[in-house]
Amino acid sequence: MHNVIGACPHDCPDTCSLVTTVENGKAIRVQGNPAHPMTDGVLCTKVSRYTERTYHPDRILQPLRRTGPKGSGQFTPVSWDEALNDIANRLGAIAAQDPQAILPYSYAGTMGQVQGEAMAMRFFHKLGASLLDRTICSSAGSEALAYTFGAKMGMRVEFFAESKLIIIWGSNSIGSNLHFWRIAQEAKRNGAKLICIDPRKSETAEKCHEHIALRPGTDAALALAMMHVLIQNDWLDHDYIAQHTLGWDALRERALQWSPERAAQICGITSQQIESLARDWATTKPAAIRLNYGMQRVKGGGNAVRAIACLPALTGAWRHRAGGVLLANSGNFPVQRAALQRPDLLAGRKPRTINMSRIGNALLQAASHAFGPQIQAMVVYNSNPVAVAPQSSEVVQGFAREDLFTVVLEHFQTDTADYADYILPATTQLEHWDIHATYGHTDILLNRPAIAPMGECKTNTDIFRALAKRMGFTDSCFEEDDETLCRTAFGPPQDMQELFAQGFTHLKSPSGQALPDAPFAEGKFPSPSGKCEFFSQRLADMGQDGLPDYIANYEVPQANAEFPLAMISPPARNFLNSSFVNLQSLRDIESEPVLEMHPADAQARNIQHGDVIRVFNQRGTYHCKAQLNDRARPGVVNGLGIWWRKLGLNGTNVNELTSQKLTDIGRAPVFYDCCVEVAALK
Ligand SMILES: Nc1nc2c(c(=O)[nH]1)N[C@H]1C(S)=C(S)[C@@H](COP(=O)(O)OP(=O)(O)OC[C@H]3O[C@@H](n4cnc5c(=O)[nH]c(N)nc54)[C@H](O)[C@@H]3O)O[C@H]1N2
Ligand SMILES: Nc1nc2c(c(=O)[nH]1)N[C@H]1C(S)=C(S)[C@@H](COP(=O)(O)OP(=O)(O)OC[C@H]3O[C@@H](n4cnc5c(=O)[nH]c(N)nc54)[C@H](O)[C@@H]3O)O[C@H]1N2
Ligand code: SF4
Ligand SMILES: [Mo]
Repeated sequence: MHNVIGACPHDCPDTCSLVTTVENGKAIRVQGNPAHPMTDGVLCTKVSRYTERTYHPDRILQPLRRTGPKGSGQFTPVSWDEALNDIANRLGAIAAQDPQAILPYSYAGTMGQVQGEAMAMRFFHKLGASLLDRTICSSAGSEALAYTFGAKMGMRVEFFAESKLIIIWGSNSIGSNLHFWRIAQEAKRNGAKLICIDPRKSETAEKCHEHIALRPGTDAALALAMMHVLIQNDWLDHDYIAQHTLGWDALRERALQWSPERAAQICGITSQQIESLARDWATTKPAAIRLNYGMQRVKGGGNAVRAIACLPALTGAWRHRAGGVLLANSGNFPVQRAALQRPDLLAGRKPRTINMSRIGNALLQAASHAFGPQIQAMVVYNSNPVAVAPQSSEVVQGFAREDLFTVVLEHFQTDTADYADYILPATTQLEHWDIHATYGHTDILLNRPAIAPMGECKTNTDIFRALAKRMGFTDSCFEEDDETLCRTAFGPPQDMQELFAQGFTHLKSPSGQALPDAPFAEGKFPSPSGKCEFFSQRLADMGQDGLPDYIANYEVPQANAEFPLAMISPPARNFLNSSFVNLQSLRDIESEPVLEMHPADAQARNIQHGDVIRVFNQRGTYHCKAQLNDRARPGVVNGLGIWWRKLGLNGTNVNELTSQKLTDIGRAPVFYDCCVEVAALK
């Protein structure tokens, strides 16, 4: 019996250090590493079931070729040779016409640098395939931060323990950032006040001292009105503003247009709530905001992040290491993207870029001058677009195209895999090497394989190496092994010796020092001006508003409209996006797909708790069960995600209802900007 140290690969800000216990070549237990401070020996319910997932009877263990109609899920096992030869031939024939007709589609099924975009991008760059704009999660907020601070940087998560006020803004930390919640509890024990800003009374909201249940997509109005109150009471750090910010006069004028009364109307809360929030923010020190991606999935998501990101500079909260804001710290990691992904293999070619958040639309486009060639082949890895991408009806129609050649690298036969021509069996985190940056803390983690690949599974990297060989790509970079890629991922001065010895190492700054405790205590923002840019010249140059403002949702519910309810679709606690939905023990906890409704909205529609309902709009229909409780505010329904379509009640999921419109900044999807109507299913 021995233990192997690894890293949780999932798209979660916590990036836990894992200890896998192996007996006779079999992983018998996966636990949190007690030696890693952030993990502290604790994993979430999902990943503590990792052996159940790894040894699941439904794991795909052989290459499969389609035998039935697309989407029917009928496949027959074939040899790797047969699969790889056929795939290479098909891709080769398409590439001979125009390689841009081939599209890779991937996201963060694993966040590893090696099984993510290293060998895969080398392959697609060499091929000259279309590029993918990876916008589906965080690009609105990420770009908004870049336009404000200059990079995705913020407070160090561990110092929230010393904060006296923590605003959890657009995040259900208990469900999706568990180890931050542990830190917030420590702060609470030390007397901190916790406030949650979320339309839904989430597991987290109900455990905070205060919950501000605003309407979806109105956060910028709230932040601007907070600024208004700060100005009126002169709760400002004038020295910090003068030295370390840009555009204060203009922002001040903008904020003065946002009285608490005006914002209260828009947000659906009281002006007293706004005044008291602003008072708490200004008068409690140190004060911190844990912002998360939940609030940027609306039309004005980028502006909302910018507005909130301005708040710490106004009160000088950054001066203290336990003050400021944290959305993500990924900008601190010196990922060696060019070395890993080798864009030089494009050799001067400039393929078009396809936005992954509009994949339905893209798959249905004919060739045109503006669009380029029709998409003729897709290679999907680390993602389940048929379940997770917006407006599923178009996504499904696209994937169902008989003339589309689709290869899916997967662990399971997901909704997307059902549409594949070939499913290739991929290894899980227990079976391969990888190295991890993270967005929620500031450690690098190494993942060593704990067990041999199951069945005939291959690593993503090996699959792309094998395809490269069959395509006749002879560049030596296709020979590099995964351990070498791990060593390439972060350049010096990171302590690779420590990383390989204990499985994690604290990130160092480029000078080789420890990261600063308080990143912006003395300004030094990585923006063009070196300041916190309230006004962004870069945004203004693109014809956008240089100042943050409130931008109303695309779909604002109106009382007598055809679709009078706003719907958000945040994650279910026991799934991770669409991962884990096929694990019986976790599905048992979530029971069935549900829509949370306020009892008043249900009563008006003659809907009882537990009724099977029809949730619908101009884009489609989703059946699920009504859950009547006070988690939903009146006028807003919560469709918890993201079920596999085929495990739902009518073969759809919540993305049947979401649209392919994009955010103001970052070209991201607007999952939580969606209007629907609900009716009992008769
Ligand atoms: N258990 C679990 N953990 C996860 C995931 C998962 O699916 N399940 N997904 C992972 C991924 S991919 C990501 S990106 C992160 C996301 O991490 P977070 O952004 O922290 O995501 P959520 O937990 O979904 O919290 C989003 C919260 O925002 C609220 N919200 C919705 N609209 C608005 C709005 O307009 N304004 C405000 N203020 N709040 C709003 C929702 O009700 C929800 O409670 O979580 C990761 N962790
Ligand atoms: N309505 C609605 N839709 C949403 C969201 C929402 O809140 N509401 N959230 C959005 C967000 S934040 C995100 S990030 C996206 C997430 O969307 P995706 O990144 O597609 O995430 P998952 O659904 O977890 O699918 C990941 C797939 O990768 C596979 N996988 C994992 N590891 C490996 C590996 O090593 N190799 C291979 N080949 N495959 C692997 C898993 O088996 C899984 O099927 O969904 C988005 N969709
Ligand atoms: S999903 Fe998040 S909380 Fe769960 S083990 Fe992975 S990193 Fe930790
Ligand atoms: Mo995400």
